Amino acid sequence: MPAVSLEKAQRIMRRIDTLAQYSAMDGMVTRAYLTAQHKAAHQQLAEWMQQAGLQTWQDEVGNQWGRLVSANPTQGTLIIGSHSDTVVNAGKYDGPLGVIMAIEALASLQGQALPFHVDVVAFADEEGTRFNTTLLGSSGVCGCWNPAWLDIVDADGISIGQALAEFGLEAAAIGQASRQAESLKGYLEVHIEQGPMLESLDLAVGVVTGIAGAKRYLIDIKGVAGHAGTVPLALRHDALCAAAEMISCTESFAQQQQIVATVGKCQIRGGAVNVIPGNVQFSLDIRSQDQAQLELCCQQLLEQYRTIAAARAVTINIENIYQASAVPCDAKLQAQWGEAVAAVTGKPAYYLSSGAGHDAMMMANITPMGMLFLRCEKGISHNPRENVQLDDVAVALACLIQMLHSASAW
Ligand code: HGY
Ligand code: MN
Ligand code: MN
Repeated sequence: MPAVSLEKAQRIMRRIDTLAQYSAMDGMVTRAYLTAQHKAAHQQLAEWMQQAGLQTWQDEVGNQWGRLVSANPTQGTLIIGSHSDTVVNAGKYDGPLGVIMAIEALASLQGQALPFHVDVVAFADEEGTRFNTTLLGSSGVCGCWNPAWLDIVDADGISIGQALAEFGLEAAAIGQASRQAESLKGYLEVHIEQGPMLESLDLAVGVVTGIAGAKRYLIDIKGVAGHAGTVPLALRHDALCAAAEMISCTESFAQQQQIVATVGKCQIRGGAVNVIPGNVQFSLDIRSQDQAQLELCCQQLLEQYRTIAAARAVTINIENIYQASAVPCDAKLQAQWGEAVAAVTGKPAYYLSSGAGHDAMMMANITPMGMLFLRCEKGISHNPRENVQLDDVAVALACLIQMLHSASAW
């Protein structure tokens, strides 16, 4: 039975607390792509990687890497890790747990002769917090970077191209970040479940079967701004009331279709207390485990939006800003994770799907990927109340180390 080490788990928890301090806002965890906090956090991760005896480097899109070098690599490189960026006012485990646990696992392997390099990666942008489009770090690694992204601007009008230059990176060199599929053995990611299943079953860990597909849109509604005191209701083209009708039909549509759809951002452009809203922009995030259902639901829901806009004589502009197809986890890696979980816990592994997106869905483009979920308290995530148990961290670490020990036989 692989050893479960509380001492190593404690070091992981201490380091997660340390990393959480690299934040753009006092009193909360907010760390976005190509910011001073990104740079400082990656310097700290590089230090821990070096302490673990790893060779370290930053790639051309700003991801931080550490390599456990094999003296005689006869197999492809195994990549393990997760993302280091966060949402606004985030929990401190979503992403960093997987990165810091990977560093700890490689520190435990020091001196072991493996027939392959193991690379740990901290992906610099999984959430899309600053530029609204996500998986930028892993897209660069998979050769999926879209040059058009360089023109995407943040809330301050700074483009990704400008931000890369200010960070000290060359947009023209981004292609060099991509890894060749034939040189890789696989990708493993440990992540908090961000849902309630494992806690409801009193399980520390679970093996991920697949990741939901997701699409994100920016909806821009233009009505007619007017005087709040003089324009009768029947003559209004109120952009906010149109948006409100669309947002409420989003909830009822998702319930009927048994999918998830979320309006996370909504803004009245140039709003004032005594002005009928003339322009409103809101975001739509819509997901399903079934790709065909996701495509159909997007069509149907957006058609409902257009019908509402026509009825209210407002104009609607729909911009698709992100999409990632539903991805199954590699069957062999699922089975390997299952064996590791059974060896560590003495119980058969539980298998579950992921409603949240992960870098693993991007990595699946170039190499087999497998994920392990760790129980998180009340399933809370994207929230400072996100929390995990020390014992569960120890169990997950033992499973990851078990995977690394068994990997040469995959
Ligand atoms: O949105 C997601 O699913 C992930 O947390 N980025
Ligand atoms: Mn995450
Ligand atoms: Mn997240």
